[in-house]
Amino acid sequence: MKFAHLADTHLGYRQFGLIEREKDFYEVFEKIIDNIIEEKVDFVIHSGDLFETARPSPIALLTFQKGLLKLKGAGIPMYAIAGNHDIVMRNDSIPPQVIFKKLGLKVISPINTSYMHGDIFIAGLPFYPSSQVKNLKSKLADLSKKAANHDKSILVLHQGIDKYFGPNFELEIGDLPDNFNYYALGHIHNYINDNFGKGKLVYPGSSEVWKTNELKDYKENGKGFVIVDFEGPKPVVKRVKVDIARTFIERSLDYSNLESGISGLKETIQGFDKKPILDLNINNVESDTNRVYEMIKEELGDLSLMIRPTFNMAGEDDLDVIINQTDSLGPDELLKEQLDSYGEESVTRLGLDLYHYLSKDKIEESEDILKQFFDDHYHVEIEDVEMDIEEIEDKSDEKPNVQVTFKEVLE
Ligand SMILES: [Mn+2]
Repeated sequence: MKFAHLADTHLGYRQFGLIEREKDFYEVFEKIIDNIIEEKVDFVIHSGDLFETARPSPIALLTFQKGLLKLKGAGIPMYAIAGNHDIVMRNDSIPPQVIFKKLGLKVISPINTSYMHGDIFIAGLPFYPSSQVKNLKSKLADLSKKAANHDKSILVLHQGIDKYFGPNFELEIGDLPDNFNYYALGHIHNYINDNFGKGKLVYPGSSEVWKTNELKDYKENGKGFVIVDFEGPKPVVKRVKVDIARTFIERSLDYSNLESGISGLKETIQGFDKKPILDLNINNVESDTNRVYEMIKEELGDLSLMIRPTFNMAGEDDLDVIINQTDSLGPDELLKEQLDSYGEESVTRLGLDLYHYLSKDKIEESEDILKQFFDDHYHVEIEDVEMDIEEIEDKSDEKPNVQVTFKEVLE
């Protein structure tokens, strides 16, 4: 028994606003599907962020449909959860994955948290934002109990875990139940393969370079997916690299011999069948950045899809710049620092979630998150209040002055 595990394909993403980059993401997805079929796996797991948004374009939907039908033709079913990109955080909404249920996609959701594939128990949950992590943990405990009845189990999640992720994680590594054999994770775009619980924990990473800060990992681990051999109790993981659609070139050029630098680069990219993306650092620039930019554009513009130049002016101390960059905090960290002063983790989580959703104009989802928060922390169970009254009445002959006390925020 073996399966393929992939995640974060972000179909529909148009990087730098370029239609070519959107097509690149589709092309890589198609290659991955072909590779999976060649590997003759028994099933596929997709750990979320299948699509870039919760309302994908028809092209994005059709690209996935084509892949799904190809797999179906080869007799390979797919299990999928929704990630933070393709989920709608509203109670009455459904992720786009649901459209494909009739075509055989096995959607793992809060209503339908598990499947059996032969003797393998496959359980999971969609993405939960930080403010709802209490709910997530209690659902994980339920799944862990169910997994205890099976020799082979897989947990599918789309979350950031502190051990592998920056400050915006939702789960700490200790929050994961430890009795699964394979942890099929998504969300982190770099490749991670670790030992955990009774077996393996894997983030296959994104299938294309979604952000340029993924280039370092791409050089080391490539992009792609994993094949997991699940014959024995401990799964064996094999990385399958799939080349991204075009090359990103990072190059430093010096102002003093700019012309030879540019012509060298021109020679390099001349033979590329797909125009690369150029990240250029031009060092020791005098005041004429416009002229330098025009020159670069003139020579390399037709041969590249996009040029992203950074001008470092002459006399700037490189070391100072680097130190400043590591010292400075991003908006997330600054907001977190401020929120932490309330001394209440749930408030910090709520604030960060609201910041993320509101900065993407997700007004209705923000309202839902707030409502959920107030339900969790201030909701009064009528039965509880009545019981309290009875208890008080038992203890006292006088008519008590009952004051309804809401559940404290600080639980
Ligand atoms: Mn993602």
